Amino acid sequence: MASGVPKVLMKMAFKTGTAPINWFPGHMATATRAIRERLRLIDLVVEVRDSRIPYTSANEDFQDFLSRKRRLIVFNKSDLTNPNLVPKWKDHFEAKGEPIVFVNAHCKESIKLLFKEIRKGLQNIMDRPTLLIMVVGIPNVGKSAIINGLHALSHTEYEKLKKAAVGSLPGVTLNLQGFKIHSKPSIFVLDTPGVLVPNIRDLDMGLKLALTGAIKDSVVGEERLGRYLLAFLNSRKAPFKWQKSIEAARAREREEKEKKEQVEKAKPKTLLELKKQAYLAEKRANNPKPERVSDHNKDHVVLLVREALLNTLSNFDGDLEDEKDMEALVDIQMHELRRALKISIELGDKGWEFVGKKLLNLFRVGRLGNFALDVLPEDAQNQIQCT
Ligand SMILES: Nc1nc2c(ncn2[C@@H]2O[C@H](COP(=O)(O)OP(=O)(O)OP(=O)(O)O)[C@@H](O)[C@H]2O)c(=O)[nH]1
Ligand SMILES: [Mg+2]
Repeated sequence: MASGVPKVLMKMAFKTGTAPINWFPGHMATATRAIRERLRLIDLVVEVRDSRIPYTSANEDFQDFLSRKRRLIVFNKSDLTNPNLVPKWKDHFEAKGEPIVFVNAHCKESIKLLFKEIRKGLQNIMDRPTLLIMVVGIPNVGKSAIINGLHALSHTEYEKLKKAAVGSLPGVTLNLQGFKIHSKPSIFVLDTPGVLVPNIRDLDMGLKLALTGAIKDSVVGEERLGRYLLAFLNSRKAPFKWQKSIEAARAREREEKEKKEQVEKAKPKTLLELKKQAYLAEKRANNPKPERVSDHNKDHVVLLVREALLNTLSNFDGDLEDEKDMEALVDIQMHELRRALKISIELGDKGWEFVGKKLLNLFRVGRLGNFALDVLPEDAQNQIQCT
Protein backbone atom coordinates (compact mmCIF):
# COMPACT_ATOMS: atom_id res chain seq x y z
CA MET A 1 0.00 0.00 0.00
CA ALA A 2 1.20 3.51 -0.78
CA SER A 3 2.15 5.27 2.43
CA GLY A 4 2.53 8.74 0.93
CA VAL A 5 4.45 9.84 4.00
CA PRO A 6 7.67 11.60 3.05
CA LYS A 7 10.66 9.76 4.51
CA VAL A 8 11.57 12.68 6.73
CA LEU A 9 8.27 12.45 8.63
CA MET A 10 8.87 8.83 9.51
CA LYS A 11 11.43 9.41 12.25
CA MET A 12 10.24 12.66 13.75
CA ALA A 13 9.47 13.30 17.39
CA PHE A 14 5.71 12.82 17.14
CA LYS A 15 6.52 9.16 16.54
CA THR A 16 8.30 8.50 19.79
CA GLY A 17 8.26 9.04 23.50
CA THR A 18 4.56 8.62 24.20
CA ALA A 19 2.42 5.81 25.54
CA PRO A 20 0.75 3.52 22.96
CA ILE A 21 -2.27 5.15 21.38
CA ASN A 22 -5.62 3.47 21.82
CA TRP A 23 -7.33 4.13 18.50
CA PHE A 24 -10.33 1.83 18.95
CA PRO A 25 -13.31 2.92 21.06
CA GLY A 26 -15.42 0.07 22.43
CA HIS A 27 -18.65 0.85 20.55
CA MET A 28 -16.95 -0.03 17.25
CA ALA A 29 -16.78 -3.75 18.09
CA THR A 30 -20.56 -3.77 18.64
CA ALA A 31 -21.10 -1.84 15.41
CA THR A 32 -18.90 -4.26 13.44
CA ARG A 33 -21.01 -7.20 14.66
CA ALA A 34 -24.26 -5.38 13.81
CA ILE A 35 -22.99 -4.58 10.30
CA ARG A 36 -21.92 -8.18 9.66
CA GLU A 37 -25.25 -9.53 10.92
CA ARG A 38 -27.30 -7.28 8.60
CA LEU A 39 -25.09 -7.84 5.59
CA ARG A 40 -26.92 -10.83 4.14
CA LEU A 41 -30.12 -8.74 3.82
CA ILE A 42 -28.33 -6.01 1.90
CA ASP A 43 -28.63 -5.60 -1.90
CA LEU A 44 -25.81 -3.08 -2.29
CA VAL A 45 -23.07 -1.91 0.02
CA VAL A 46 -21.88 1.65 -0.38
CA GLU A 47 -18.43 1.87 1.15
CA VAL A 48 -17.53 5.50 1.84
CA ARG A 49 -13.88 6.55 1.98
CA ASP A 50 -12.11 9.89 2.18
CA SER A 51 -10.76 11.24 -1.15
CA ARG A 52 -7.68 12.59 0.65
CA ILE A 53 -6.70 9.11 1.84
CA PRO A 54 -8.22 6.68 -0.68
CA TYR A 55 -6.25 3.75 0.72
CA THR A 56 -5.84 4.62 4.35
CA SER A 57 -9.58 5.23 4.74
CA ALA A 58 -10.45 1.67 3.75
CA ASN A 59 -11.32 -0.49 6.73
CA GLU A 60 -9.04 -3.44 5.91
CA ASP A 61 -11.00 -5.86 8.08
CA PHE A 62 -14.13 -5.17 6.03
CA GLN A 63 -12.57 -5.66 2.61
CA ASP A 64 -12.86 -9.42 2.56
CA PHE A 65 -16.57 -9.68 3.33
CA LEU A 66 -17.52 -6.49 1.46
CA SER A 67 -15.88 -7.62 -1.75
CA ARG A 68 -18.28 -10.58 -1.83
CA LYS A 69 -21.30 -8.24 -2.01
CA ARG A 70 -22.38 -5.86 -4.76
CA ARG A 71 -20.32 -2.86 -3.75
CA LEU A 72 -19.86 0.76 -4.79
CA ILE A 73 -16.84 2.57 -3.38
CA VAL A 74 -17.56 6.25 -2.83
CA PHE A 75 -14.63 8.62 -2.34
CA ASN A 76 -16.27 11.51 -0.51
CA LYS A 77 -14.93 15.01 0.33
CA SER A 78 -13.56 15.30 -3.19
CA ASP A 79 -13.65 19.09 -2.70
CA LEU A 80 -10.85 18.75 -0.13
CA THR A 81 -8.38 16.66 -2.11
CA ASN A 82 -5.95 17.69 -4.83
CA PRO A 83 -8.24 18.09 -7.90
CA ASN A 84 -5.37 17.38 -10.32
CA LEU A 85 -4.97 13.92 -8.87
CA VAL A 86 -8.62 12.86 -8.93
CA PRO A 87 -8.52 11.61 -12.56
CA LYS A 88 -5.38 9.60 -11.74
CA TRP A 89 -6.95 8.01 -8.68
CA LYS A 90 -10.07 7.27 -10.76
CA ASP A 91 -8.02 5.47 -13.41
CA HIS A 92 -6.13 3.62 -10.72
CA PHE A 93 -9.22 2.19 -9.03
CA GLU A 94 -11.19 1.65 -12.23
CA ALA A 95 -8.32 -0.49 -13.49
CA LYS A 96 -9.07 -2.81 -10.58
CA GLY A 97 -12.52 -3.35 -12.09
CA GLU A 98 -14.62 -2.12 -9.16
CA PRO A 99 -17.28 0.56 -9.48
CA ILE A 100 -16.14 3.78 -7.83
CA VAL A 101 -17.23 7.40 -7.74
CA PHE A 102 -15.72 10.61 -6.34
CA VAL A 103 -18.27 12.92 -4.70
CA ASN A 104 -18.80 15.95 -2.53
CA ALA A 105 -21.73 15.24 -0.23
CA HIS A 106 -22.57 18.95 -0.03
CA CYS A 107 -23.06 19.30 -3.77
CA LYS A 108 -26.42 18.33 -5.30
CA GLU A 109 -24.97 17.51 -8.73
CA SER A 110 -22.48 15.20 -7.07
CA ILE A 111 -25.23 13.38 -5.17
CA LYS A 112 -27.20 13.00 -8.43
CA LEU A 113 -24.14 11.38 -9.97
CA LEU A 114 -23.87 9.10 -6.97
CA PHE A 115 -27.51 8.07 -7.30
CA LYS A 116 -26.89 7.22 -10.94
CA GLU A 117 -24.05 4.92 -9.86
CA ILE A 118 -26.26 3.38 -7.19
CA ARG A 119 -28.91 2.58 -9.85
CA LYS A 120 -26.18 0.98 -11.94
CA GLY A 121 -25.16 -1.07 -8.91
CA LEU A 122 -28.74 -2.26 -8.50
CA GLN A 123 -29.04 -3.20 -12.18
CA ASN A 124 -31.09 -6.36 -12.79
CA ILE A 125 -32.81 -6.13 -9.42
CA MET A 126 -34.65 -2.81 -9.81
CA ASP A 127 -37.85 -4.82 -10.41
CA ARG A 128 -37.94 -5.95 -6.78
CA PRO A 129 -40.45 -4.00 -4.66
CA THR A 130 -37.94 -3.14 -1.95
CA LEU A 131 -34.19 -2.71 -2.03
CA LEU A 132 -31.80 -2.24 0.85
CA ILE A 133 -28.51 -0.38 0.75
CA MET A 134 -26.04 -0.21 3.62
CA VAL A 135 -23.57 2.67 3.91
CA VAL A 136 -20.40 1.72 5.74
CA GLY A 137 -16.98 3.24 6.34
CA ILE A 138 -14.59 4.61 8.90
CA PRO A 139 -15.75 7.51 11.13
CA ASN A 140 -16.30 11.02 9.79
CA VAL A 141 -16.00 10.26 6.07
CA GLY A 142 -19.46 11.71 5.46
CA LYS A 143 -21.70 8.63 5.44
CA SER A 144 -24.60 10.43 7.09
CA ALA A 145 -24.10 13.58 4.98
CA ILE A 146 -24.32 11.43 1.83
CA ILE A 147 -27.49 9.77 3.09
CA ASN A 148 -29.03 13.17 3.79
CA GLY A 149 -28.09 14.24 0.27
CA LEU A 150 -29.72 11.15 -1.26
CA HIS A 151 -32.78 11.52 0.97
CA ALA A 152 -33.17 15.18 0.00
CA LEU A 153 -33.08 14.37 -3.73
CA SER A 154 -36.41 12.59 -3.68
CA HIS A 155 -38.35 14.14 -0.84
CA THR A 156 -40.62 17.08 -0.17
CA GLU A 157 -39.60 19.82 2.26
CA TYR A 158 -41.70 18.24 5.05
CA GLU A 159 -40.27 14.75 4.56
CA LYS A 160 -36.74 16.13 4.44
CA LEU A 161 -37.07 16.90 8.14
CA LYS A 162 -36.00 13.35 8.94
CA LYS A 163 -32.25 13.71 8.82
CA ALA A 164 -29.27 11.62 9.77
CA ALA A 165 -27.15 13.36 12.41
CA VAL A 166 -24.02 14.88 10.89
CA GLY A 167 -21.15 16.37 12.86
CA SER A 168 -17.57 17.51 12.56
CA LEU A 169 -16.25 15.06 15.17
CA PRO A 170 -15.93 11.32 14.57
CA GLY A 171 -18.43 8.97 16.23
CA VAL A 172 -21.65 10.92 15.60
CA THR A 173 -23.72 7.96 14.36
CA LEU A 174 -23.96 5.36 17.10
CA ASN A 175 -26.79 3.09 15.86
CA LEU A 176 -27.96 1.60 12.60
CA GLN A 177 -30.80 3.70 11.22
CA GLY A 178 -32.87 3.47 8.01
CA PHE A 179 -33.84 6.23 5.55
CA LYS A 180 -36.03 5.98 2.46
CA ILE A 181 -34.41 7.51 -0.58
CA HIS A 182 -36.67 6.31 -3.41
CA SER A 183 -40.20 5.03 -4.16
CA LYS A 184 -41.10 2.42 -6.78
CA PRO A 185 -39.04 0.52 -6.05
CA SER A 186 -38.72 1.48 -2.42
CA ILE A 187 -35.05 1.97 -1.71
CA PHE A 188 -33.96 2.18 1.91
CA VAL A 189 -30.50 3.18 3.05
CA LEU A 190 -29.06 2.01 6.34
CA ASP A 191 -26.71 4.45 8.05
CA THR A 192 -24.07 2.81 10.24
CA PRO A 193 -21.55 3.98 12.84
CA GLY A 194 -18.04 4.60 11.57
CA VAL A 195 -15.74 1.68 12.28
CA LEU A 196 -11.94 1.50 12.33
CA VAL A 197 -9.80 -1.62 12.46
CA PRO A 198 -8.95 -2.57 16.09
CA ASN A 199 -5.22 -2.28 15.48
CA ILE A 200 -3.94 0.45 13.22
CA ARG A 201 -0.93 -1.01 11.43
CA ASP A 202 1.43 1.89 11.81
CA LEU A 203 1.56 5.37 13.23
CA ASP A 204 1.57 7.03 9.78
CA MET A 205 -1.82 5.56 9.07
CA GLY A 206 -3.01 6.68 12.49
CA LEU A 207 -1.76 10.22 11.98
CA LYS A 208 -3.33 10.48 8.53
CA LEU A 209 -6.63 9.20 9.89
CA ALA A 210 -6.44 11.68 12.74
CA LEU A 211 -5.52 14.56 10.44
CA THR A 212 -8.55 13.93 8.25
CA GLY A 213 -10.80 13.62 11.31
CA ALA A 214 -11.48 9.87 11.56
CA ILE A 215 -9.95 9.72 15.03
CA LYS A 216 -10.66 12.18 17.81
CA ASP A 217 -7.89 14.79 18.07
CA SER A 218 -7.57 14.19 21.81
CA VAL A 219 -6.48 10.58 21.14
CA VAL A 220 -3.32 11.78 19.40
CA GLY A 221 -3.14 15.24 20.97
CA GLU A 222 -3.77 18.51 19.13
CA GLU A 223 -0.20 19.77 19.47
CA ARG A 224 1.31 16.56 18.14
CA LEU A 225 -1.14 16.50 15.25
CA GLY A 226 -0.47 20.17 14.51
CA ARG A 227 3.27 19.47 14.37
CA TYR A 228 2.69 16.55 12.05
CA LEU A 229 0.58 18.80 9.81
CA LEU A 230 3.32 21.45 9.72
CA ALA A 231 5.95 18.88 8.80
CA PHE A 232 3.64 17.55 6.09
CA LEU A 233 2.99 21.04 4.63
CA ASN A 234 6.73 21.82 4.69
CA SER A 235 7.61 18.52 3.06
CA ARG A 236 5.23 19.40 0.20
CA LYS A 237 6.61 22.98 0.16
CA ALA A 238 3.01 24.19 0.35
CA PRO A 239 3.75 27.62 1.90
CA PHE A 240 5.66 28.72 -1.25
CA LYS A 241 2.43 28.38 -3.23
CA TRP A 242 0.74 30.98 -1.02
CA GLN A 243 3.07 33.89 -1.84
CA LYS A 244 0.77 35.55 -4.40
CA SER A 245 -2.42 35.08 -2.40
CA ILE A 246 -0.72 36.58 0.69
CA GLU A 247 0.38 39.66 -1.26
CA ALA A 248 -3.09 40.08 -2.77
CA ALA A 249 -4.78 39.74 0.65
CA ARG A 250 -2.42 42.31 2.22
CA ALA A 251 -3.07 44.74 -0.68
CA ARG A 252 -6.83 44.28 -0.21
CA GLU A 253 -6.54 44.93 3.52
CA ARG A 254 -4.54 48.13 2.89
CA GLU A 255 -7.10 49.35 0.37
CA GLU A 256 -10.00 48.70 2.73
CA LYS A 257 -8.24 50.48 5.58
CA GLU A 258 -7.54 53.53 3.40
CA LYS A 259 -11.16 53.63 2.22
CA LYS A 260 -12.42 53.46 5.80
CA GLU A 261 -10.09 56.27 6.86
CA GLN A 262 -11.23 58.46 3.96
CA VAL A 263 -14.90 57.90 4.78
CA GLU A 264 -14.18 58.70 8.44
CA LYS A 265 -12.30 61.90 7.49
CA ALA A 266 -15.09 63.06 5.18
CA LYS A 267 -17.72 62.86 7.92
CA PRO A 268 -18.64 66.30 9.42
CA LYS A 269 -17.82 66.34 13.14
CA THR A 270 -19.08 68.34 16.09
CA LEU A 271 -16.57 69.82 18.48
CA LEU A 272 -17.52 67.24 21.10
CA GLU A 273 -16.93 64.35 18.65
CA LEU A 274 -13.56 65.75 17.69
CA LYS A 275 -12.55 66.01 21.34
CA LYS A 276 -13.70 62.44 22.01
CA GLN A 277 -11.80 61.20 18.96
CA ALA A 278 -8.59 62.92 20.07
CA TYR A 279 -9.01 61.56 23.61
CA LEU A 280 -9.49 57.96 22.36
CA ALA A 281 -6.53 58.22 19.95
CA GLU A 282 -4.30 59.41 22.79
CA LYS A 283 -5.54 56.66 25.11
CA ARG A 284 -4.90 54.01 22.44
CA ALA A 285 -1.40 55.36 21.80
CA ASN A 286 -0.49 55.26 25.52
CA ASN A 287 -2.08 51.93 26.25
CA PRO A 288 -2.27 49.81 23.09
CA LYS A 289 -4.68 46.88 23.52
CA PRO A 290 -3.53 43.68 21.80
CA GLU A 291 -5.77 43.08 18.85
CA ARG A 292 -7.54 39.77 19.48
CA VAL A 293 -7.33 37.24 16.68
CA SER A 294 -10.64 35.45 16.59
CA ASP A 295 -12.17 32.90 14.25
CA HIS A 296 -14.89 35.45 13.40
CA ASN A 297 -12.41 36.85 10.96
CA LYS A 298 -11.30 33.59 9.44
CA ASP A 299 -9.76 35.20 6.35
CA HIS A 300 -7.44 37.20 8.57
CA VAL A 301 -6.49 34.10 10.59
CA VAL A 302 -5.73 32.23 7.36
CA LEU A 303 -3.55 35.12 6.24
CA LEU A 304 -1.63 35.22 9.53
CA VAL A 305 -1.04 31.48 9.49
CA ARG A 306 0.03 31.40 5.85
CA GLU A 307 2.35 34.36 6.34
CA ALA A 308 3.95 32.81 9.43
CA LEU A 309 4.57 29.53 7.60
CA LEU A 310 5.89 31.17 4.44
CA ASN A 311 8.24 33.51 6.30
CA THR A 312 9.67 30.76 8.48
CA LEU A 313 10.11 28.37 5.57
CA SER A 314 11.71 31.09 3.39
CA ASN A 315 14.21 31.92 6.14
CA PHE A 316 14.99 28.29 6.84
CA ASP A 317 18.41 27.24 5.60
CA GLY A 318 18.36 23.64 6.83
CA ASP A 319 17.62 20.46 4.94
CA LEU A 320 13.95 19.53 4.63
CA GLU A 321 14.97 15.92 4.15
CA ASP A 322 16.70 15.83 7.53
CA GLU A 323 14.41 15.05 10.43
CA LYS A 324 16.35 17.09 13.01
CA ASP A 325 16.26 20.16 10.74
CA MET A 326 12.58 19.64 10.02
CA GLU A 327 11.87 19.34 13.73
CA ALA A 328 13.71 22.59 14.36
CA LEU A 329 11.70 24.31 11.62
CA VAL A 330 8.40 23.01 13.00
CA ASP A 331 9.41 24.27 16.43
CA ILE A 332 10.13 27.76 15.06
CA GLN A 333 6.81 27.70 13.21
CA MET A 334 4.86 26.70 16.33
CA HIS A 335 6.39 29.67 18.19
CA GLU A 336 5.78 32.03 15.28
CA LEU A 337 2.15 30.92 14.99
CA ARG A 338 1.58 31.35 18.71
CA ARG A 339 2.96 34.87 18.48
CA ALA A 340 1.00 35.77 15.32
CA LEU A 341 -2.26 34.37 16.71
CA LYS A 342 -1.65 36.16 20.02
CA ILE A 343 -2.08 33.04 22.11
CA SER A 344 -1.11 34.13 25.60
CA ILE A 345 2.08 32.90 27.27
CA GLU A 346 0.04 32.56 30.47
CA LEU A 347 -1.78 29.58 28.96
CA GLY A 348 1.45 27.57 29.19
CA ASP A 349 1.38 24.22 27.41
CA LYS A 350 -2.36 24.55 26.75
CA GLY A 351 -1.40 27.32 24.31
CA TRP A 352 0.37 24.81 22.05
CA GLU A 353 -2.85 22.81 21.94
CA PHE A 354 -4.66 25.95 20.73
CA VAL A 355 -2.09 26.46 17.99
CA GLY A 356 -2.62 22.84 16.93
CA LYS A 357 -6.40 23.25 16.98
CA LYS A 358 -6.32 26.39 14.82
CA LEU A 359 -4.12 24.65 12.27
CA LEU A 360 -6.30 21.56 12.18
CA ASN A 361 -9.49 23.59 11.79
CA LEU A 362 -8.07 25.49 8.84
CA PHE A 363 -6.65 22.38 7.20
CA ARG A 364 -9.93 20.48 7.48
CA VAL A 365 -11.90 23.16 5.65
CA GLY A 366 -9.29 23.30 2.90
CA ARG A 367 -7.86 26.72 3.86
CA LEU A 368 -4.28 25.42 3.86
CA GLY A 369 -4.62 23.82 0.44
CA ASN A 370 -6.14 20.65 -0.95
CA PHE A 371 -3.97 17.59 -0.60
CA ALA A 372 -4.06 13.88 -1.11
CA LEU A 373 -2.16 12.48 1.86
CA ASP A 374 -1.93 9.02 0.30
CA VAL A 375 0.25 8.71 -2.76
CA LEU A 376 -0.68 6.71 -5.83
CA PRO A 377 1.39 3.50 -5.96
CA GLU A 378 2.78 4.52 -9.37
CA ASP A 379 3.80 7.97 -8.02
CA ALA A 380 5.38 6.37 -4.95
CA GLN A 381 7.38 4.21 -7.37
CA ASN A 382 8.56 7.33 -9.23
CA GLN A 383 9.55 8.97 -5.93
CA ILE A 384 11.70 5.98 -5.06
CA GLN A 385 13.30 5.99 -8.52
CA CYS A 386 14.05 9.72 -8.30
CA THR A 387 15.89 9.54 -4.96
N1 LIG B 1 -15.93 19.50 2.76
C1 LIG B 1 -16.74 18.45 2.90
N2 LIG B 1 -17.21 18.14 4.11
C2 LIG B 1 -18.02 17.06 4.21
C3 LIG B 1 -18.38 16.29 3.09
N3 LIG B 1 -19.19 15.29 3.52
C4 LIG B 1 -19.33 15.43 4.85
N4 LIG B 1 -18.63 16.49 5.28
C5 LIG B 1 -18.46 16.96 6.67
O1 LIG B 1 -17.75 15.94 7.37
C6 LIG B 1 -18.21 15.83 8.72
C7 LIG B 1 -18.64 14.39 9.00
O2 LIG B 1 -19.82 14.09 8.28
P1 LIG B 1 -20.79 12.90 8.77
O3 LIG B 1 -21.81 12.71 7.70
O4 LIG B 1 -21.28 13.12 10.16
O5 LIG B 1 -19.76 11.67 8.75
P2 LIG B 1 -20.04 10.16 9.16
O6 LIG B 1 -19.21 9.30 8.26
O7 LIG B 1 -21.50 9.89 9.19
O8 LIG B 1 -19.42 10.15 10.63
P3 LIG B 1 -19.72 9.10 11.84
O9 LIG B 1 -21.19 9.00 12.01
O10 LIG B 1 -19.07 9.77 13.01
O11 LIG B 1 -19.07 7.83 11.49
C8 LIG B 1 -19.32 16.85 8.84
O12 LIG B 1 -18.77 18.04 9.38
C9 LIG B 1 -19.79 17.08 7.41
O13 LIG B 1 -20.39 18.35 7.22
C10 LIG B 1 -17.85 16.66 1.79
O14 LIG B 1 -18.08 16.04 0.76
N5 LIG B 1 -17.05 17.75 1.78
MG1 LIG C 1 -22.74 9.31 10.70
